Amino acid sequence: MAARRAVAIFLLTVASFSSACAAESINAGHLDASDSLPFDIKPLADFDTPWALAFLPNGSALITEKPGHIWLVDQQGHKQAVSGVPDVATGGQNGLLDIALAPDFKASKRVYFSYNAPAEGGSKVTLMTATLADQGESLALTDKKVVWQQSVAATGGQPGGIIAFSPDHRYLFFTVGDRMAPDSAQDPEHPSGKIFRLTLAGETPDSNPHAEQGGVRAQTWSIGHRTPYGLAFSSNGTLWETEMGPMGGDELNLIKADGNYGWGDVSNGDNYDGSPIPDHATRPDYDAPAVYWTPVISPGGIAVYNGSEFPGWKESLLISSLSGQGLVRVGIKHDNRIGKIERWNLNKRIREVAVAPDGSIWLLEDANPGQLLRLTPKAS
Ligand SMILES: [Ca+2]
Repeated sequence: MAARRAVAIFLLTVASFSSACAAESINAGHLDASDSLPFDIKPLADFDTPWALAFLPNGSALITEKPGHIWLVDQQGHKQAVSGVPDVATGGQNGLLDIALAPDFKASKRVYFSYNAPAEGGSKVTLMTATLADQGESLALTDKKVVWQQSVAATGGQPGGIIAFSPDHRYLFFTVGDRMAPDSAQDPEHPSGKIFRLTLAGETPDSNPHAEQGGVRAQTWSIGHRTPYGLAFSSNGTLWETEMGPMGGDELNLIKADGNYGWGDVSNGDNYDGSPIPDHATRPDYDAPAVYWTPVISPGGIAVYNGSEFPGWKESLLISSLSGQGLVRVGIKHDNRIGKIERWNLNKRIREVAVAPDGSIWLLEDANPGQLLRLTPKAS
């Protein structure tokens, strides 16, 4: 018995030692941005404050503009308007947000998109699905259905609104920011500062961590999020998320079921008025970021690279950077440990990054006009 207990204690020690190692966050904020770019950049088209991009199987892309427009753009940059976008509450960070194809898009022609819906008392972050109907001369969103909506309106920005489908195509994950109310992120009843896990129809899966509790708790996958603007699955099924910190403390998080990522109790940044916020290290019960950035880069979207054009970047996380004005690559090792981190200066606020079916990388600039850029390996 004594021997068995000793083994058990040894295993516990090993387990806690490895989790302590895993919790050690890397600060990439002091990494210099390089002006030496490994890619050529071709501007394809201009948009009004473009926000998100989703590729169709044929290599054309749907692009949202924050003021409430959707366009289809082809590889040559030709644009076609998509009608039927619902009324959007715009202002500050709020507006028309993310867009994604349904996993069965080829058959169903369904798309998902998110936006701030006008509501008494502000706006509600809303996830909608619709059919992308080709009406000959024009494209339209038809048969629209609300999949999820905040049950309370808020006036604040920081909406989040990012959509990701599980690799088995059975679930959708949807981020909602704290709407600039930090306490909401730790309130399990409040529909802000969370990542939700739903069926593709918006129902609560029985396998959610608190499915039996009903309401917001049942829909919740993880809590304690501030400004979650990036969400993507690696091909091994790992879910990665980026969020902006306050003054310092931007985060790349590995998202686990029932995780608590600490906002608004802890952050590796401080408040904008300079008053301190306790660091992640003060609360080991919360899930610390894998990587953080102090000073900040303002991460936008994440794309997992598995294209053919940049063969050295397999499984890398590409992260767009707004205040950092460029693109970040975070190498991921097979055991999800962080590998090489690189950062390139593009002198533009980059909102979105996506990988095209041909392996090129497409970026959206956060500006009006904001450019759509296509990146291919630098011609030698
Ligand atoms: Ca955090």
